[in-house]
Amino acid sequence: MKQELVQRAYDIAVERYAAVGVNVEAALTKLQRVSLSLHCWQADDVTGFERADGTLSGGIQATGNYPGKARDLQELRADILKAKSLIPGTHRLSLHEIYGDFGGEFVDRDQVEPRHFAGWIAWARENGLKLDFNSTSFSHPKSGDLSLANPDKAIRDFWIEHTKRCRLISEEMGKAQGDPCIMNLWVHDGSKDITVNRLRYRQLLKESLDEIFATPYRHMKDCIEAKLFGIGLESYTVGSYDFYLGYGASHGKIVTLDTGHFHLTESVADKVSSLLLFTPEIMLHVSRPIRWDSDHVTIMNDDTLDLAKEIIRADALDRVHVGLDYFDASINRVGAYVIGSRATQKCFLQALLEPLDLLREHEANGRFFERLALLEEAKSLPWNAAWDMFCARNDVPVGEEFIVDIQRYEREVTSKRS
Ligand code: RNT
Ligand code: ZN
Repeated sequence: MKQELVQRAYDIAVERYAAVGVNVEAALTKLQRVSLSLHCWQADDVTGFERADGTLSGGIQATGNYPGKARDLQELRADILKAKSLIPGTHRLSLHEIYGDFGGEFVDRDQVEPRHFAGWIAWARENGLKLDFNSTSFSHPKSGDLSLANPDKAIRDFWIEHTKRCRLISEEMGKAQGDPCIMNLWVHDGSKDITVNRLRYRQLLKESLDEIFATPYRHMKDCIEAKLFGIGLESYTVGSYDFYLGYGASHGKIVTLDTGHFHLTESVADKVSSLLLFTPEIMLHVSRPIRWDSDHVTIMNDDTLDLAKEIIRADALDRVHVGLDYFDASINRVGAYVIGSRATQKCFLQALLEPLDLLREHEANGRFFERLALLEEAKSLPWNAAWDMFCARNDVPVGEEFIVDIQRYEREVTSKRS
């Protein structure tokens, strides 16, 4: 895109926004500080490097068989760097335990150590990325239907040990990067059919968490992710939202809001202002559920816009970590990263450009027609000119121009993978 065209549109947008009391430059400065935590698992359909024949279990599923998925650590890193080069701003990378650098050896989950991530830490530093982390309870012979909530003490202890080790790894990552590593804990524990001992498993999960969190750390932060149901685990989820909200509020832990983990008509955006009052921070897994927790590529839809707006309206950017979580195996996977990341950023930009002062004034004065009218008009203010400028300033393709970059990468790299 011609820089001159971007500039002209931007200048007009700045003037237009000034008329409703919005400073576009200030919005772009804030957007620059919104770091997304890119989920490493979009590149290979949540396979990881633990086993050659890794199949996905634990109530989640990546559908599609688009060619060219990353087959090893090198390919995964290359794909992530490619995606990163097309996303404006400075971002983070979220690793799952099964993406360790195991050097061809089998390292069981209760044996994993910080050294298995030393290579990642060095690579992340070289590439200006900070790391976040996730323990991995799924895709393992001991996963079953119950991990941290398993009545069998031996299995429970195995997963407790795993999760403790993951916290230590996170601590090392945080220390090395001089910025806290955010560690997400999600376990799939649940049941396909009617469960008559719901309290018992929740009690066990609570006890396991208490044991896991017993060691305090300074360079990592814990998040606990709730869910509505998993595939094959439809009737009961031990780690429901009520469970983790209660745990998070009473233990000062961050609750992860995955936008695919609620009833489809439930507003995730509306949870922000309540969570902020009772838990230290918020972790997001921005996704797109279609009929169920389908983990479709995030797009700029009302759900994501509402979520971003609630965060900005609560002036909570500093207390919210924006992670992505989707895995679509049916389209170009690198392209999927770029679409979802840019869509999330576009939502935050629109949120930052809301004429909030004026809207709040209308609201305070009971002028509800004026509030609604301005909200409607704000939807078509020229935010896209600010977005184009943001991309240009960050040296990434403007608008649809990134499509050819993805096509070229596919031609030259991913299509050659068998
Ligand atoms: C599953 C959760 C969880 C996973 C990742 C791979 O429903 O959303 O966050 O998607 O850990
Ligand atoms: Zn998630």
